[in-house]
Amino acid sequence: KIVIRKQEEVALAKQSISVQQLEASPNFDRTPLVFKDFILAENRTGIISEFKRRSPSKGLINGTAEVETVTKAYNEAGASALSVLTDTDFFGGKAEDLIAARAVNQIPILRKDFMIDEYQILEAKAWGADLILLIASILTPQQIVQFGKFAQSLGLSVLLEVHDLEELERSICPNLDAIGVNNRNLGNFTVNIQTSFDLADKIPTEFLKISESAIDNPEVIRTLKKVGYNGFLIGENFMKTEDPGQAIRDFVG
Ligand code: IGP
Repeated sequence: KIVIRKQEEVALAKQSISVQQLEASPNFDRTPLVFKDFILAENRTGIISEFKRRSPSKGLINGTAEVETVTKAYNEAGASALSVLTDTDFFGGKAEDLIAARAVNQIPILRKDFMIDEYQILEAKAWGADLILLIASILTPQQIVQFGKFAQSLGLSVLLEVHDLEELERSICPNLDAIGVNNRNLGNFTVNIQTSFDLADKIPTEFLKISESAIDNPEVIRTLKKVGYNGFLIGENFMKTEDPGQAIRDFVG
């Protein structure tokens, strides 16, 4: 269902903005920041902090937060990277959110969306993203290789999202920078941090290890670090508060 909606969306986008126009966007020629360098930086927290207004599982999370204010606060609190939802239908995000976050931050930004077409990777570059997400459960292994190569040829880093061993084993390929284990099952929205612990030693050492979703306390991060995780994708826990910037400062301590 998601894939069909996205295919329709991409078809419309292609009609209104050509590849040539995307390539002429002011951000298209900037050199992307290297995700790995920021995730591993000693003076950063490993947190990839997400700007998310609403979600299919939680409904409205925050209807008033402003993207510049929140992402700057995340950055100043020591986030290694930002994640900005650009999907409108399910998450209430938009391209302008990423462009606005880009204008005021010098740390890597993940375009958080359902990527099903190379055109969306060009959009990500044009909007100023440094990193894209490929979700194993909606892509074939061939698509993952193709999109991974294409993104890396543009200088973008690639985060592959898996939520079980079968997805990991069928999807792993050299054209990836990081493997994200999603603790939320996108099929039924159940969350279980144990997923990250179960897959920790199944991820080949050449990739960064990222744990995604349902992280709600600093102690979980300490235990995830012990089993090898380098990065931690956190959205709702910060966004559900009145002041997401204060929430990450309190979390980081
Ligand atoms: C953040 P949480 O539980 O901290 O808000 O989760 C992030 O992991 C989640 O938004 C996410 C997501 C996705 C959203 C993970 N993978 C794929 C959309 C599409």
